[in-house]
Amino acid sequence: MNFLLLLDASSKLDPTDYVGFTFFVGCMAMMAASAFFFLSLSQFDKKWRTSVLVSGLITFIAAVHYFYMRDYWAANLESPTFFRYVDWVLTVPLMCVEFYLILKVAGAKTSLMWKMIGLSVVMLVTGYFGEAVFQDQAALWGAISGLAYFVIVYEIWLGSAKKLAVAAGGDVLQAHKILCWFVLVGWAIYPLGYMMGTDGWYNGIIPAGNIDVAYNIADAINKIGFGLVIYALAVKKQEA
Ligand SMILES: *C/C=C(C)/C=C/C=C(C)/C=C/C1=C(C)CCCC1(C)C
Repeated sequence: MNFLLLLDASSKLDPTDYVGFTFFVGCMAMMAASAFFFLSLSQFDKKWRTSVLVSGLITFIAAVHYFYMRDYWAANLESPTFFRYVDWVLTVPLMCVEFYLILKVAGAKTSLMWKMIGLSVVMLVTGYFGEAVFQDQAALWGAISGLAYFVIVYEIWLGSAKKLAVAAGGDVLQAHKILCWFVLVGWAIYPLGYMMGTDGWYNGIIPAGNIDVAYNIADAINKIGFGLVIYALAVKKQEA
């Protein structure tokens, strides 16, 4: 069966291929979310339009990558690790920009944005090293990546981003809190998927599993959910 799929590299999905199915659903979900965010733009004034636009860009960039990743999976039955990380390295920094945009009302500076972007890039590049370049040292690179992830979590839950959110108060504080939970719980699915799909000391604790299924589910939750929180905040502010 795999051999046939290899011969026919025209991105045919086997109906029993559940991993491929999650790539397929991912495409649709990201596309639908992008249409939703983009088509809603005209209802917002300038101040909130940028935030919703960025939500749409995040899901749109993901939609394009999911098209590639779905085809790559169907043709090779292999993880599209490279496309995966290109997607993340574009979309995760945009999520950091979202934090900055909503906290601007409380005087957030671009230095906060660049700090978060820098941390997210370190998290992703070291993760890529562990997953694709230095696979023998996946645990080590994963730990370095996890450290950067931890600093991001600290920054938004307890650091200067948290202080700005408290200063902003009201709807912004509430939205910030929900986004914090996304980063703490939703983003934690990624290191779990990484441990399911790479070799390391954790193999005895974390069951082996398909890394792409974990990543695809996490992407849908985090990219679309995160965008909807921003959208809901913009709607509330617009009405006020
Ligand atoms: C839309 C894509 C998102 C929100 C991707 C987030 C990715 C992560 C939070 C990845 C984190 C990782 C670790 C914390 C350690 C192991 C390596 C990674 C890159 C999977």
